[in-house]
Amino acid sequence: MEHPTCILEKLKQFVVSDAPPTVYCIPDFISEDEESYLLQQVYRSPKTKWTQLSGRRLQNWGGLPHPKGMLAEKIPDWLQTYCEKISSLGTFSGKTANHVLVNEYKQGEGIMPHEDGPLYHPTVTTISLGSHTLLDFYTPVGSLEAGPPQTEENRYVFSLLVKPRSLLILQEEMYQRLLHGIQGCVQDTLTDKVLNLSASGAQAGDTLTRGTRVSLTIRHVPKVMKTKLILGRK
Ligand SMILES: O=C(O)CCC(=O)C(=O)O
Repeated sequence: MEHPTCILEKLKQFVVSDAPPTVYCIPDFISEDEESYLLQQVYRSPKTKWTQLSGRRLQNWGGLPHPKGMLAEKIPDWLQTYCEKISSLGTFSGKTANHVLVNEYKQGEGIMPHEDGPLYHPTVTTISLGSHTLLDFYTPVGSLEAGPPQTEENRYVFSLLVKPRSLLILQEEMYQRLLHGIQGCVQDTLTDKVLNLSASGAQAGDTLTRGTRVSLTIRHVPKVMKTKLILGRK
């Protein structure tokens, strides 16, 4: 399926203009019915599909990205629909997303600051289900001039309020340079370090209680092996 090679003009209204290039926060990308359906599908998946990590559990769909190429696996229809819908916005330079990570964060859980790295096309798109979260951004270690010690606190730059049913798209500097992570906490008190406050209908000082959040991280892995090499015995 052909897709536009750059992000559609109509999405420009969702750029968070105070953030480095480029982040799009698109509210209500899916309906409440779609959210319930997707959650149902996530929790209907076989138990063996879950990998428990410290602070979250995840499902991997599409194959395991690898420097030598991902051995592609069919993505189920309930996720493929969204891979195509998001790709049709021009998010992956004309390619179709072929990898989905489903993360589940219970109240108080999070993910350490990290970068998504070179195995993916440099765009990450995320649909959020069930709860809001705050996604925090950090400068990489070694990027600051001489100064205070490079603790996580000192490298923190800003946050985005990520609402349920929204689509978040990170590209360019937001993908390539900054690290992102989620603090494991139960409540978020919003500050003016949350750059998309007004577009989210929120105010500094608001306190939001987290619930269980499921995120669908939808990406394109350019390097793929189509078939498994079967080395039989002679
Ligand atoms: O849950 C999220 O929104 C972030 C997930 C993430 O950063 C990742 O899976 O690498």
